[in-house]
Amino acid sequence: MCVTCGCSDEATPTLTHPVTGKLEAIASIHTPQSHTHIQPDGTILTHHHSHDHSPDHHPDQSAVLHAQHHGTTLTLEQRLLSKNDAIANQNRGWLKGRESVALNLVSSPGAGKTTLLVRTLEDLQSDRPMVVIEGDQATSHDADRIQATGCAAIQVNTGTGCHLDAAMVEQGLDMLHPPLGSLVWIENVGNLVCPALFDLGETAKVVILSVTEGDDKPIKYPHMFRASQVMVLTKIDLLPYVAFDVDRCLDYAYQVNPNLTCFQLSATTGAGLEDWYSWLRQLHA
Ligand SMILES: Nc1nc2c(ncn2[C@@H]2O[C@H](COP(=O)(O)OP(=O)(O)OP(=O)(O)O)[C@@H](O)[C@H]2O)c(=O)[nH]1
Ligand SMILES: [Zn+2]
Ligand SMILES: [Zn+2]
Ligand SMILES: [Zn+2]
Repeated sequence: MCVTCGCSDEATPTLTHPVTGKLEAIASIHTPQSHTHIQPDGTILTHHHSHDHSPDHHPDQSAVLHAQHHGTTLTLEQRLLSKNDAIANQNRGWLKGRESVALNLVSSPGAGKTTLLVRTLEDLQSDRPMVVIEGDQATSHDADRIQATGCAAIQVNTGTGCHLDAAMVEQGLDMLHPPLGSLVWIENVGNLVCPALFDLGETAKVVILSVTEGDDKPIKYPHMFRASQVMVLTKIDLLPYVAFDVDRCLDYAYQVNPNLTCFQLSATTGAGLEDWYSWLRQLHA
């Protein structure tokens, strides 16, 4: 499976416990159904996985894309994605039962996901319960930044993997136990390609694009902008210093996805945050 990006069985994703800081090996959809891990402290952990679903006879477009992107076979990708979708649907039901919503933040590395999240948590945490699942290949830097706001967060490290999957989020939710009526934030691994294909059970994908990346990104990476319900154009405080045409960027974005809801803001200066906050406040399960 995902041989090119390394999302293979050897990727061994881990999860850092929010309170103890202890590292735990976790399952991903890439892991076989019943699987044994040896933890850093020598403990042997065997966990179950939900049953596999056989692939459709008609390959869905995301399986084709994922296989093309990674140069892998379609059958494997179909099986992988249908297994992911089944767990994602479980997550969605689980969240609904808890009257909670989840947002999946996606972007290229360094676009400003964590900065916007920290600022949003500081300003809105008193409105409703919020928890965060942080995804990065390595380090718990981002979860540390989130926890500094007083918000509960867990860090998933995907190792060589380039995206979160639904099984990782399932375990993150299990560990965080978000209270009734929560807003669950999922910060995906910085990558404008593969996270587009993986449903995590979120209410919406929010793609963050910063003005330092170029105004043509929506048509260069159309799958991500098509898979998202919301686009946040961030770092607008830097517009005077870069060649970035906001109108052209929005044109491209609407070409790819006419239904996108777009915000323009700076997490640093706070410009434009009120519209973003209004949208967040009306989000309900
Ligand atoms: N000027 C400016 N800088 C920003 C803004 N938002 C984020 N940054 C800077 O952009 C850099 C990357 O920000 P992060 O929030 O770590 O980006 P990220 O998307 O979480 O990065 P990864 O998790 O590594 O993908 C940092 O140096 C931030 O200070 C903004 O609105 N304006
Ligand atoms: Zn990949
Ligand atoms: Zn993968
Ligand atoms: Zn981050």
